[in-house]
Amino acid sequence: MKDCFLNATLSVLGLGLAFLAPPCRAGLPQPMCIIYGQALDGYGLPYRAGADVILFHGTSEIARQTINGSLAPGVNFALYVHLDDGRGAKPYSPRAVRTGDSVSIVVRDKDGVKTIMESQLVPPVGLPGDLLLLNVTAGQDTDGDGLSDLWEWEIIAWSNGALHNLWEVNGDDDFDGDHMSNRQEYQAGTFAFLDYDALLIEELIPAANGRLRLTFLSVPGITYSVRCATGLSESAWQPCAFSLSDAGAFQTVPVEGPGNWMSLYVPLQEPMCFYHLIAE
Ligand SMILES: [Ca+2]
Ligand SMILES: [Ca+2]
Ligand SMILES: [Ca+2]
Repeated sequence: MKDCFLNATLSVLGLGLAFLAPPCRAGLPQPMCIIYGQALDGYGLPYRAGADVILFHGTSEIARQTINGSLAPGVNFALYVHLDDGRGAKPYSPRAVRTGDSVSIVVRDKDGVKTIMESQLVPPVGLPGDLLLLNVTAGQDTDGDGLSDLWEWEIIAWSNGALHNLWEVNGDDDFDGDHMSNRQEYQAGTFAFLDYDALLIEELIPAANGRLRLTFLSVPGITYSVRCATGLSESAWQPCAFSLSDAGAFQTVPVEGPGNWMSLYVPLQEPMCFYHLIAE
């Protein structure tokens, strides 16, 4: 801006220096674009600490988030992308990029820098003010089934020789026979090779104010919500409002698990209702 103003001023003054002055060199800052989401380790569990999510433009680091718990339920990183308006010969800052630029994401944890399974899904830099959601997993998915290699190798190791490679681990199978598929256990953060580890409503009892209390063992960083139905057909299931205490306000937005026993309260419905606990 300053250079442009100087050019114009010198031209108006007729000093004949406008052609000698440098051209507009840099663009101008725009409102930032934010890429945010949940970063998972190689076993599909949300990082709680000890990891950085790093955004690169080419080989230049342009943003970084050191993970320290959650920023919001189901969100442990937010990368603030400095955005240039693209009108100058170069961005206003070495960290600034332009709308449409390609970027990449890596995760650095205690074991070093790791590529993410979703590297092909990283969107180009958005418009000023854009919020771009992208959950990332620090690991590899060699067979392309959405389950990380490390996690699949754990099942193989527990299979007593029944499974031999990644392609034999099927997300729709229920390896440990606990009625949760392998993929459901991956999403819920439970062990898919232990039948006593599963997402279960361990207690369902009446509570005050016409509510039912659902109690379950939560996994840190995993988010939970409730669906309910008066019948068991797939189309009957609807989001169910829940509260965090027997007198609390109802919500449908998923709530994050603290990593120990957790209770959600739902309205007691007559004459009969089924409840389904959802982990994401
Ligand atoms: Ca896989
Ligand atoms: Ca299972
Ligand atoms: Ca299990």
